[in-house]
Amino acid sequence: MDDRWILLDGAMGTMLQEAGMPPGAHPEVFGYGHPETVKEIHKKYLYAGSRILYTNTFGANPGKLENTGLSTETAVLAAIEAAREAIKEFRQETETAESVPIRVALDVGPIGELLEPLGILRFEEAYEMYRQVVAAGEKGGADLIVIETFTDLYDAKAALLAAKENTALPVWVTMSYEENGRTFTGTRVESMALVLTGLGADAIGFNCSLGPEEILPLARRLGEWTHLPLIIKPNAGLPDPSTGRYDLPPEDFGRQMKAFLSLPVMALGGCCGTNPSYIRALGESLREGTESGPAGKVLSLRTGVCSASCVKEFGGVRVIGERLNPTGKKRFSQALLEQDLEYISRVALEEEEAGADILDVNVGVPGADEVILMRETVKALQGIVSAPLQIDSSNPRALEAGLRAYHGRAIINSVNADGEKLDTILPLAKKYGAAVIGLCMDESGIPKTAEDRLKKAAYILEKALSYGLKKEDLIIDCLALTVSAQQDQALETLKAMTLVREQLGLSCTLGVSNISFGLPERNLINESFLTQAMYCGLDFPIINPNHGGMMDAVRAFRVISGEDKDSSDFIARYSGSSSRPVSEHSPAASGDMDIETAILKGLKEETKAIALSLLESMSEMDLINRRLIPALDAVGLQYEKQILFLPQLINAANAACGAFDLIKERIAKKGGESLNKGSIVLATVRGDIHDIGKNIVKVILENYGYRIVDLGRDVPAERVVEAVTEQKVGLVGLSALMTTTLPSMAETIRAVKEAAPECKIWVGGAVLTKDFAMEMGADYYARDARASVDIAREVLGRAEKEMEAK
Ligand code: THG
Repeated sequence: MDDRWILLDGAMGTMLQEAGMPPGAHPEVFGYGHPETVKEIHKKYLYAGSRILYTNTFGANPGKLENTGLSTETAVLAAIEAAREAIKEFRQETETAESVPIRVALDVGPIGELLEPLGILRFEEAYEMYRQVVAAGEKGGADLIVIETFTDLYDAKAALLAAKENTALPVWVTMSYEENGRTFTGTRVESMALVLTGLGADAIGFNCSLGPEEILPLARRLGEWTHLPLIIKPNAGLPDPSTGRYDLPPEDFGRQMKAFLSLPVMALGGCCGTNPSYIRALGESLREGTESGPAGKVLSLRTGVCSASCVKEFGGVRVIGERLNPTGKKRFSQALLEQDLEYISRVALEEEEAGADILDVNVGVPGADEVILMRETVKALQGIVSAPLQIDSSNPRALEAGLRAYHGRAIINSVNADGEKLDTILPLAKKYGAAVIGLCMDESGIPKTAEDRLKKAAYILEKALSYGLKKEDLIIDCLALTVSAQQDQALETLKAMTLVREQLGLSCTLGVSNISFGLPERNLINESFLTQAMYCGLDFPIINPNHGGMMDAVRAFRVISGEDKDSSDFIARYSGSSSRPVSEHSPAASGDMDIETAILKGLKEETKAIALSLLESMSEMDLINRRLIPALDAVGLQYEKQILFLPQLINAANAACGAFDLIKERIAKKGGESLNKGSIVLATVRGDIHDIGKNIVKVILENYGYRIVDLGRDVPAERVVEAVTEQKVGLVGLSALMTTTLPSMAETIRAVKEAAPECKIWVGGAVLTKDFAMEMGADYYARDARASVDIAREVLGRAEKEMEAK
């Protein structure tokens, strides 16, 4: 065995089915009852060359085992035992020495429910479930933990933190991507790299969803953003559109996998559609490939901060918006005290639109609980803006609350050179993988000279490195003082920055507007100081991006410094404008926002308020048909074009929901007809407990005005028939995630068609294709939640037209 890579195993679920597991059974429950079967499958993979076995615990968590009578710990312990037994027998049968390492990896899959704000599961609830899984895994003697098949970065963060905080085992994390290079919640590869690396994963990579060829470009990108070794466990190609089966033959799988050897891969195996013959072919192919040369070396890593969907790479000028801060702002303080998160979100949106790359978030007001406010504000903001956040507080508990609630990689603002502060804040930065701003001052104040400030920066750097942070993770603030009070200090600050950059090689930030307190025409001073500071090496100006001239100065500087290649951003923004664009306005005066924009941005209260004023001049039905539905359609279109992703789609639907609720109330008061455009039955078919897709469809359809009869998950055919006939429903949507539950979907279709031939049925779910849907007898196939709206329109459209006529 080559020691550059380790051979993993292949699929477990399909092997269990072949060994007699009935469709719809929980693999963990079945495995618990048939430990011999699980052991034999493990042995087949060992004989095929696997040297790490993934335990049969993918769904062994309190969420998925609910109502099965099997506890998480019992399932986990039994599954580890089956893998251990397999290894023992394999060693005996093949006389493989103990010195040849064969390891057991605790397989941790997602709970299968969406976390807030997409769903209702809270982060700490998810964390607690994962904690039970990993604690059982360590107790059972697993050698490592593999968190796999995650599509939501925040969910992966919950599992990874649970593993890191409660066990001493190495932790690998692999996520599942779609062909567009995003997960289904929109997580970018770069965000995945930054966040998981920062949180201390030992290896990261991809599994499931795609074949080796489709994963290769994603793995290349991942390798540019992490120093961690990569794990690659693809499916046997993409599913055949007509059968839904994976059909890349073992030899082709092995051949395609060879390409990964040019990357720093550590472990390779297979996921859906692969069996021991794939793993054997993979091992043979990799051994040939390894002889052809060593892995390519990554020269310099890229880094930056990110939200799940947006990455701001370091290098060049990155503007930090300062406006989420109650200092000197009555309205903002009031919003914080009232937890008016929508006002705060609007300020954030304005900053982002004005060009801020990163948003500083400071929620410290007297009379409010800063810890809770920070958590809630961070949660709310990341549903609305995509710019990465900077968590700003002097309270370490508030900092931690913000870092924990954040899906992305943040900056901490800030820590000074006081030893005790450094010992509190730097470990937080390390644990959560955040970058951190270090202030060139300590408990005795701000040093007067540039040289003394450099010393403070050097001390912070030394401490940061001792805590395992990297140089790139530290940003130094040489502190801008007020020039009208201490005139000699402005140049001292600039000089200190030059020294920090040249002698320590660190990047710098400054709260630029401090400079101009007490002077008239502050903008003139601010703009000029900003330009000079950027020339001295200011990478992260903290400014008000909505103030005239500040962003202009940044954009001009980016041209002169060469960052704005071929001046293309500058030209795109300013060509044809005879004067500078006006970007200054207060969010209080946002009455000029139209309802389409409010929905697009996911602003629920705003949408409601605008709806209310529109209803003064138009009827309820006109508002729905002329404004709300077209607005949702526009969002849906952007989703289809992959301009927007799932979180924004759901946010928009929820914002529109605010207006729908209002309209329903008004119509009810007038004693008019209900708004119902028709009823639709939704169900995840029997044997399938994956209802995320169905729940998303529900949210979207409800917001288009349909009444949804949600039968839940694991629904028997008879229940669907009952609902359709009793409530005289004309349209049914069925979902299934797993190939194993497709027979149950086909059965449900047959039963409904028999009982109610006129009822139309559409189906959706990850393993389905249009051809396959038609073959099963469905009337329609919905590629995604958005497509189900078109189907509802077509089928129930007549009812809608009648409504309009009234
Ligand atoms: N360094 C670091 N962080 C910082 C600062 C710094 N954070 C806070 C501050 N300085 C930068 N942020 C702000 C936030 C608000 C205001 C100024 C700087 C502010 N200014 C006007 C006032 O004082 O009245 C109001 C301006 C307005 O409405 O535009 O409120 O130096 N690391």
